[in-house]
Formats: sequence, structure tokens, C-alpha cells
Amino acid sequence: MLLRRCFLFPFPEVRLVRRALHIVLHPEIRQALQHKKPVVALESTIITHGMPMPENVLTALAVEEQVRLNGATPATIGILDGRIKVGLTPEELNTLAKKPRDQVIKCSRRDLPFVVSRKQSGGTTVAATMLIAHRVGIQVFATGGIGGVHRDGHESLDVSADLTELGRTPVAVVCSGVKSILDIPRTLEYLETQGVCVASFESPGGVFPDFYTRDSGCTVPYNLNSAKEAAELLRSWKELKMESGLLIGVPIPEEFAADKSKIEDAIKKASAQAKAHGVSGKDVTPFLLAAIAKITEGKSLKSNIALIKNNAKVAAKIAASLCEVST
Ligand code: PSU
Ligand code: MN
Repeated sequence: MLLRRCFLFPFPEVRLVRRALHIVLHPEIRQALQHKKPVVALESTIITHGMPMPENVLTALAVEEQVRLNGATPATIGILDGRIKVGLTPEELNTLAKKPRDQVIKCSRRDLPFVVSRKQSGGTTVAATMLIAHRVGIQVFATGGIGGVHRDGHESLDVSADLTELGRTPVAVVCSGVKSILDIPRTLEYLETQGVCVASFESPGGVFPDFYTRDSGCTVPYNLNSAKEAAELLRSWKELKMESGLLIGVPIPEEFAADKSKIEDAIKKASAQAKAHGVSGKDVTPFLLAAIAKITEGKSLKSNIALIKNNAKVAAKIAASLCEVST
């Protein structure tokens, strides 16, 4: 038996990194995972559908840099010609970002089998990125904001698959909460139903952010005062073998926060435009993001870039601290 095992697995450490069909791991990330070094997953819908060129590529690269500067290896996840890449190279990032929108699919969980079978390309949403990150053993993931319950979601049932993914995939998502284009109280209710542990980060009283501003008017039960405290939470979550995700809401840095009433105004206008144009389903979020950026003359985009960079920094610190508390 022992001999057989040695024959099949001459390099025992290789078994530490999960292998999965259709997934191509960048060697740097494979190495980091094998040596239990901190790795932070990053999504790519933000690149393909969340921001215009060239801000999308520049932001993706700046976010990766933040992860590195704070002690972790970035793993941007996306799909090129049917191959799921974990750790896109700068060239691959560029290729994905430059593709015309009709040639790149916004890939949530449900889209993955189709895109792979047709050898298409796509940006992965929070849901799909979580699923892939978990397959290869990445535990920490940074993004701007997750999807949620839409403002009319109780009637339309437009509820992002990000929320159900958080209910079933054990990955810790570091973000600035959900955008106020969504129904935040209902989103938090839904996360509770899904059994997702939600905490704010360095936000006394558990004040939960709403992407462009630091205070959504909603609170969550827990606040984490440092990356170390967050890492301790992650360690317990791992020890308990929770099969659900964890959500950490980091408020946008004060100096980049938007004026609440101005952004609310822009959101109302953008939502009215979406209704008038009959935008529905997966096109709603990208449409609203672009419309809000236009209405605010680019200010919302600046806030968006600042907060995602900050989230990448926090996530890297948490991932690094988790490696320390776990050894
Ligand atoms: N929120 C943003 N920017 C984004 C998204 C959300 O501020 O780019 C993207 C994320 O990839 C998220 C997805 O997972 O939109 C949610 O889309 P939907 O609501 O269709 O599930
Ligand atoms: Mn939707």
C-alpha cells in the first residue's frame, strides 16, 4: 500500500494543492499554495463588465500590486477560451479586458459549464470566483462589492447568486459591502438566512458600509478591529469546518467616500434609466455602474478604484496573518 502510494505520488507536497479539470493554476500560485503562503483571489467581472477601458486593466494591476505589497500573492481568476485561469498574467488580463463585450461573458456559477464547453471567455463574478478559489484551496478573496437583493427583488426575485454562493462555499470575501443600488437590509436578511457570518472591519458598532459611503444605515452583529482579529475569526471558521462563506465589510477610506445624497440621486436616475431601457437580469448591475459613473462625471469610478485597492490591502493582511496564526 505504502509502496503503491509512493509510486503514484512521488512528490507528497503536490497533493496539498487540489487539482481540478479545466482549471489552470499559475505556477507562482501553485507554489504559494504548496508552501502554505498567503494567497488572495481576485475576480474579473469587475474588469470585463464593471469598469471601462483603460481603468479596468489599470485597476486590476494596481489591486494585484496592493496584494503583493501587503505580503500575499494575488490570483486573479478569469476564463480564456474555455480555460479557467487562476492567476491571470498581465498579458492575459489585457486580452480579457480588451475583448468586445459581446465576446466576453459575465460568468456566474450557472454560466461556467456553458462557457467552458464552448471554449468561450468570461469574467468571473463573486459567486464563480468563490467556487473556483475554493476548488484550488484559496481561502481569502478581495473585491469591491458583492451582488445582492435588488431594490425590487422581493417582487422580481432578482437576487444575486453571490448570496447563495456565500451560503455554500467556504471562502472569506473582503469587500465594501453591497452597493446602495441594491436593497441592503434585505440583502443582509438573506445572508443571515443563508447562514453567512457577516462582520464589519474597523467600523465600531458593526456599522456596515454601502460601497460608496461608510455607513449604509445598517449594522451587522460583529466588528473586527484588526487583520489579526479577522484572521482569528477565519481560523475558528476553518476549525469548525463551516461549509458557508464569510463576509467582511470594509468601509471605503474616508477621503474617497462619496456624498450620500449625491450618490443616492445618481442611483435613482440610473435606476430610472435602466427601467426605461428595459434592462434586466445579469445586465442590470453593469448598466447601473456605467450610468452612475456618467451621472457623477467619473467620481463614482474614482471611489470604486480606491475602495477595491483598500480591500485588497486588508485581504492580503488577513491572509498573511492567517498563515501566522495557523502555524
Ligand atoms: N458590484 C460592483 N461591481 C461589479 C459587480 C458588483 O460594484 O463589477 C459584479 C461582481 O462581479 C458581482 C456581480 O459578483 O457584479 C453581481 O452580479 P449579479 O447581481 O448579476 O449577480
Ligand atoms: Mn441578478
